[in-house]
Amino acid sequence: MRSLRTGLSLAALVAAVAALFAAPAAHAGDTPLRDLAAAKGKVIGTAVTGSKLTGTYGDIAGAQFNSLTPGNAMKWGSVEPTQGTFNWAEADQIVAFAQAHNQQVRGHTLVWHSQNPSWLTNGTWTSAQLGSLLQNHISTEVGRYKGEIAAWDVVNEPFNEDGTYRSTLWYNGLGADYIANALTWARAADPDAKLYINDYNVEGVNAKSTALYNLVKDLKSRGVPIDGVGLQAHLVLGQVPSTLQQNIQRFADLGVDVAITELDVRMALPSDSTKLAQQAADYKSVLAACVAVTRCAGVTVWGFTDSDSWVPSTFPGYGAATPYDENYAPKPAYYAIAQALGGTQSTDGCSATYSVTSQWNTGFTGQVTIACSGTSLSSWTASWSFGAGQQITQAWNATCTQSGSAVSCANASYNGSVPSGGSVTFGFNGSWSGSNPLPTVTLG
Ligand code: 9MR
Repeated sequence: MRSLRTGLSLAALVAAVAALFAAPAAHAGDTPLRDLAAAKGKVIGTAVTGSKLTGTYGDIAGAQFNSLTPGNAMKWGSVEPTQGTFNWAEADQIVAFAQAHNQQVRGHTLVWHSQNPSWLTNGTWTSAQLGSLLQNHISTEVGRYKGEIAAWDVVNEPFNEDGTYRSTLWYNGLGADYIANALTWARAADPDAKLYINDYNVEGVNAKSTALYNLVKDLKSRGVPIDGVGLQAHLVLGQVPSTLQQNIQRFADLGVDVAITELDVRMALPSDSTKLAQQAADYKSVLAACVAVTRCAGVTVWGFTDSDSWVPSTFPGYGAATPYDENYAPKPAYYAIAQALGGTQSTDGCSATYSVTSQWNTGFTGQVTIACSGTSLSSWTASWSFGAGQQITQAWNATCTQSGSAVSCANASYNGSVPSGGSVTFGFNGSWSGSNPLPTVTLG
């Protein structure tokens, strides 16, 4: 017993030292997103690729998120490439990783028009055959992971933009009730998994989300098992729908959960500090909308690093859509997520430099430059104490308040974000008499 305990503490020490060197320096001092989310009763998830779950990618996926969604591994084309021949390797691996890291798994996805095996899409099936193929698929896959999946995206992308049903293998072969049947079969295979319908461009109130709303309402009135709706949220920089929270709330009011299931915010490349700041604001408003509605279960990002994102290959010239860059450095969006989840950011790695740029008989102009290296800020406050009765009379590029000798300056709406390797400057005029010593600025 004694030697076991010694062995364990040594192992823990070795692990801690290893983690110290392995963890990206940029968020050494920050509370992991998963702890912030858990404190708010929310899920913060990421889509993952199984083969990448080692090294830094695995460290971040395990440390920062409390939910994983296989990006591709559970799709029909992945799990049954040849009829009757199954390949569960990557899906199993992701589930095992999640269990080892005390994470939920979001199953994605059972019924979709895309990424189906060619034997299925090229086959000729009667409606009855198609129905039993689908029922079998759902029973087999959901049954395999029974008790291990928190939520299933049972049906993916059933609607057109105008709110009519998308013409797919399923709709054309089985009619609209393929949705109700799929949900019913999934419930039978795992009564404990939350069952979702998931779609894109349904984040705001619009024709498509209203069709989804009406479908959910109808399913509920018919007693069909439906627990939630997934709003994918593949967004474009600066275009978070203004009705996002209202839309989440209207689904919640129907009696279903809501999850943001595939969040990313793409921008025209190359990225720059202005775009990254806008992206941080976009991430923050999506997270804030979910935090504001009790029945919003949480937010999953569709890949946490720009090195593992679907965007560049699908939208040439666009990218940088995730919260970490290709080298696993957290971007302003990362800190924005943390802040929306109630975290306070670490200012380690950022400095504030105060200088007097001009001075005359009773007045002076001062400026403060905030610069970050290896870390970034999504908002800031610079504060100091004037030692000789100086008084701020006017400030720009920040909102400054002074009470006695204590000065506190908060970022303007447009310069809260300070990326790693970047800086922002604000200025002010003040009065002085006698002497005008330089104060020490504290960053918060
Ligand atoms: O991230 C997935 C990417 O690797 C695949 O090539 C792509 C194929 O359509 O699917 C991506 O994931 C999609 C998800 O399953 C459903 N919503 C849209 C996602 C982005 O295309």
